[in-house]
Amino acid sequence: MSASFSFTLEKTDGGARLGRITTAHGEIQTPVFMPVGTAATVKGMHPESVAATGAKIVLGNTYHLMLRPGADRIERLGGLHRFMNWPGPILTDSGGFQVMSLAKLRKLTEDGVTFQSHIDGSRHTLTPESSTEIQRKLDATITMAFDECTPFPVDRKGAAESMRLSMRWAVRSREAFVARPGYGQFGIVQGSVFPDLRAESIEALTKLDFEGYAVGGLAVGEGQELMFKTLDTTTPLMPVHKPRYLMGVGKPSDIVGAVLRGIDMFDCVMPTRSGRTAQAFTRRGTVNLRNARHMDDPRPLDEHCTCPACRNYSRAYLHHLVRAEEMLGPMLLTWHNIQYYQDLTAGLRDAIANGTTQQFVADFEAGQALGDL
Ligand code: PRF
Ligand code: ZN
Repeated sequence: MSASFSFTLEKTDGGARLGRITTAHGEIQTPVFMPVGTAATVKGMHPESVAATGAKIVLGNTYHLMLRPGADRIERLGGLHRFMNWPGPILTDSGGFQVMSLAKLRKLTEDGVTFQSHIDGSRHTLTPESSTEIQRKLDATITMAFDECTPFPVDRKGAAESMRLSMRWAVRSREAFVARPGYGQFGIVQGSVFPDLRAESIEALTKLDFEGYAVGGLAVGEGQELMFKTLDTTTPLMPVHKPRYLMGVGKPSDIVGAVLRGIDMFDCVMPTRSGRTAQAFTRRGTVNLRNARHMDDPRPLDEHCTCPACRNYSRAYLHHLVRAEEMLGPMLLTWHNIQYYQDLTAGLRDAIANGTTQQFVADFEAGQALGDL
């Protein structure tokens, strides 16, 4: 019998929260960063390596997996955990956000969204019911409600209409969700940058008693200042004893700032995507390994990092791999970036536990400001 899905708030330090999520596939300490495994793989990394960085949960995408290889096939093959050899928790996004950013000829109605695949042009529909059913077939530990990510900028009226559609979809998503021990479903707060719309959205969602709540519709071009300002008026209204997930965020400084504002969970393609374009995150800001200044540099990428790229290789070698377009280059840099994000969130957890969050943030900012030397 798997344990039931639960969230324990263990400690707070100012607005920052230390927590633990218990699931059918294992425990997750929060704040947590979830590497993105869109197509049933964290691009360029073995699952064993992802786990070696300290990552406990990865993200998968309904949109990509329904198109290729198909949800029924993954179900027949024993679910996404077995298919991708990731026995730990998996959160799947519900698909609407990816349809709007990737698919062709999209049509949004009250029922859902119809679209053409970006892979072969085939026609598909996603609704709250079908998205929830697909996520069940994938065997997602955490299922996301089907929503519309309101584009930015948007006027009040447009934001209200979009948010209310997402709230009607949240009701249908909740009704379609098949509860199982150790599995959960998260609702997604929308309302763009309007505090009263965010409040209305939280009120609608909390009535449905989800196992967790995400903040959607941010990191869509509004900028860090307005994102933080929106969080300042949003997280205080969210349930205290449920996990809070800021979707698609972000840069290291976004994560630190959002943790200070009471967010527990994050996902972003930044560490994996940047790794593939030779950009590395370090304690002294970002470093581009393609730059000629690394050509003769025998030092590690980040002397404080324990990943293989930093333990076993020089900047000169990483630069060489990038210039020669060798696949080990993106692989090592992806590993490093995932390690950096895991170390950042582990550092935040330790700081919250010790009541030293302010000092941690000051040190983080000083390191980033110093720049790569
Ligand atoms: N909704 C969903 N997925 C998302 C978002 C959203 O608003 C965002 C916004 N940053 C990223 N991913 N379902
Ligand atoms: Zn490293």
